[in-house]
Amino acid sequence: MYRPQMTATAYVVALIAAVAGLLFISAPIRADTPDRPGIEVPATEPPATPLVQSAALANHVDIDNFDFAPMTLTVTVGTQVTWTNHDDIPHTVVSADTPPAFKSPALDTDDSFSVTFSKPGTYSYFCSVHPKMVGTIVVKAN
Ligand SMILES: [Cu+2]
Repeated sequence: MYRPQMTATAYVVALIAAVAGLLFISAPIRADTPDRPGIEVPATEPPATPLVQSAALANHVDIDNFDFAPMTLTVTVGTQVTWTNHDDIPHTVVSADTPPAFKSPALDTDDSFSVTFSKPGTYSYFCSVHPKMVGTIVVKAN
């Protein structure tokens, strides 16, 4: 007889915990946009959401319009970096080291290539089809 009641209570507790968790998660975002009476926020100030996006894409390089973006990406040791080709023509991702530390096949549109960097260092790379396309991965120790 008590079982359904306990289940309902547990449900309510879980619901409260979930709401509290949501409030906790959203708190830092609200902290970024406080009410500041008398202070005009410039229209160019970036909204809070790109902070989340850049964190999620911190291990990603977009190949777009014959450029690697970002051109220099800094990551920590053990990070897997993924390149994705958004152009309509093939590109490659080839380490400038001798011998190459990594070398992708030709990446067609929307193809991806990933490398996990296990040692600190500065890794220059280029597109072997268009050698003027260059980029750098900086790998920092943890
Ligand atoms: Cu290319």
